[in-house]
Amino acid sequence: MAVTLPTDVIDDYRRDGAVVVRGVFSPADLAAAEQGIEAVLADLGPVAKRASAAEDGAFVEDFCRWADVPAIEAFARTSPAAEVAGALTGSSTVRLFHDHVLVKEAGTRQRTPWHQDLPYYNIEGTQQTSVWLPVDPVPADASLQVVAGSHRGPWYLPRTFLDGRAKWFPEGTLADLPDIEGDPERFPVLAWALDPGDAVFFDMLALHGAPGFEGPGRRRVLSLRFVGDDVVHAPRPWDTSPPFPGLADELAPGAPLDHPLFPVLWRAEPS
Ligand SMILES: O=C(O)CCC(=O)C(=O)O
Repeated sequence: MAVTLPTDVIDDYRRDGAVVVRGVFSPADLAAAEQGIEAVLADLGPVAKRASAAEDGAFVEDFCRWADVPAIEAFARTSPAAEVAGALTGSSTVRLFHDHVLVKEAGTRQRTPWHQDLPYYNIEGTQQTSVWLPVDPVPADASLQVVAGSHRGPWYLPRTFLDGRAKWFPEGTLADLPDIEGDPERFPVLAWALDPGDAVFFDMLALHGAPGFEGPGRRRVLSLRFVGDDVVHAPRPWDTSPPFPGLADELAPGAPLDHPLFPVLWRAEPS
């Protein structure tokens, strides 16, 4: 597998912190992603959650299932996603940090609130990225939204999606989110219509969210989170989302993520 990304895709990613990548995933990659999503939905794991109020449709999320859902592991290991992550981040090694399934059924009014992923995590570093790969067509007005340039920071306070609680960094220790929709010049929002096979790659510090999903059909997404050379362990005194129980006893603060939980998916060819 060797993917050559046009240089403007890499330049756009580095400038904006997000980019759409079209035409690199095969029907077999998509079939593995879809099979993985359906296996997860049929048997939700211990940290799965319903991220919408009952009256607002169904937004279901699950995390960290690759080790028990073979189709997710197959997608992670055999699709070009990790190689694309290496090209975008300039990392010589790409590890899987975790998988994340995000499904909105038709009629889901619940918006995914604006947030950054990195403040929920137990890692720090810039050579990281996530792929957001829908296996259903998603129109632009229901697609992932990313604030261009927000990957340069600052970090904003992570809150629970449904009731806005500060469960991670304590209240007041990070800035609260700005009014993104209220200042479109300062916070330009990117969003793309996606067909199956298209994917958005976005930096874990990029501010992002997503509208509800009216339908027709479903909005089933497999997302993989990738970490590269400069990413290190940053254990927190709270349960991160997702949690990695016991990891703090095995990996020192500041250590690279060299651990079986985070398998190497791709390495650059020696030059
Ligand atoms: O799929 C969504 O609704 C939002 C995606 C998201 O927040 C994420 O992938 O981190």
